[in-house]
Amino acid sequence: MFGFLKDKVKSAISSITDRFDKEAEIVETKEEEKLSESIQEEAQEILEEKKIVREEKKTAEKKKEQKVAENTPIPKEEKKAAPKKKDVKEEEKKGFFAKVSEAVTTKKISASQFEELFWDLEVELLENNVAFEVIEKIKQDLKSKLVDVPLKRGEVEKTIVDSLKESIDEVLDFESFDLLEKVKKKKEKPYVIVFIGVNGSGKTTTISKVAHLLKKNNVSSVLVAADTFRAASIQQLEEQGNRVGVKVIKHDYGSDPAAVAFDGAKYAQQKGIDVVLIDTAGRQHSNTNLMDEMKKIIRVVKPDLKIYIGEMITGNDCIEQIKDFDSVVNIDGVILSKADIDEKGGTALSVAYVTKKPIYYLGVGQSLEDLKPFNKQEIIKNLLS
Ligand SMILES: Nc1nc2c(ncn2[C@@H]2O[C@H](COP(=O)(O)OP(=O)(O)OP(=O)(O)O)[C@@H](O)[C@H]2O)c(=O)[nH]1
Ligand SMILES: [Mg+2]
Repeated sequence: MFGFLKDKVKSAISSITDRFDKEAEIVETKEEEKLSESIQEEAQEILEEKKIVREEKKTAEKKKEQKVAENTPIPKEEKKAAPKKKDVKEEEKKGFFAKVSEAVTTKKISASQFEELFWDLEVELLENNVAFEVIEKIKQDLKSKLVDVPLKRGEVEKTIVDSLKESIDEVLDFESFDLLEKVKKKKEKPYVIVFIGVNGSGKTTTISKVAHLLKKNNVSSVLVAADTFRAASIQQLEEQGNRVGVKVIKHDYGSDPAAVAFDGAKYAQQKGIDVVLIDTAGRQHSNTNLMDEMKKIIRVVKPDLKIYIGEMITGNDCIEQIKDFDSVVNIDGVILSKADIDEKGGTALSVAYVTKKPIYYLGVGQSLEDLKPFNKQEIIKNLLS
């Protein structure tokens, strides 16, 4: 996961850095102009101090001559005073030269140069399922930090990486999700979750992972076979139920999914079961009958959470599907499945930014343990370390 995007981003960053070094305009002239005033001031100060020292020296020598003439010993303090002044001037000289060398190595690029430099990164991001909107944000953020900003040698790469980190942090701007906390908070049992998505996206598998997570944390659950449509769907859910060790509520194939969902919720209420996990049939947004059926399930059970299960590998299609489903049933959040087989990784950024829906978990395999909480900092580290 993210391996591909990470490598591509890395090589794009170093290519931008190299080109910046080669193509950026050296801005020493401007810096020098700025410096010249301070140079003049410093020079003036040095001259004045030199004058004072010279005068002090003269007075000291005069005194010395007088004292020699009078045959009196020279006081020690006067001898020490001169080297001290010299030290101060040495330091000032050093500061003065450091400023000049800084000006020589500072470079900057123009907006049109930036467009050219960003091109490589733009293509890599696009090819790795990062949506146009996200790329535009990354681009504008980076532009404000690079264009017409004089940067020292060695500062460019860090500036790019820091800017990307900041952009991704803002792209994934949603609160982290704690399912156990949400279940605990609800006073009246059960807490009801409906899993929604297109065909084969991983709904049934994800339900078994969630049931396993709850069980591990001593939270009871029941699975509901509200996919009465696809052949062998009920049997598949029963297998998952056995795997986890939780009960499955089912009706016959072809029966009303809303009715079985209602029964599942009622059963949990009567038995004091904490959570109801409702499996639904895969459907396309364009299928009005199946979307009406979904609306009915939701009206009947009034779920606490409607989770969209999207395949990470589908990229921009996933975003369109979430938007479509959201317009009909108002999705609360997303679980992205099959992250383990997605080499690109950009879908996570795109989904979060374009749909503004929180990503709760990533599905990272087919076993019960393969459900990872979505951790923003980990993603940023994975992408940009
Ligand atoms: N590698 C991998 N495979 C997964 C993951 N989640 C689900 N799958 C596989 O994807 C396939 C479809 O998963 P299901 O859980 O049946 O998907 P579904 O959405 O319930 O499918 P329908 O009910 O037909 O709409 C199965 O072979 C799963 O084992 C995942 O996170 N990683
Ligand atoms: Mg299924």
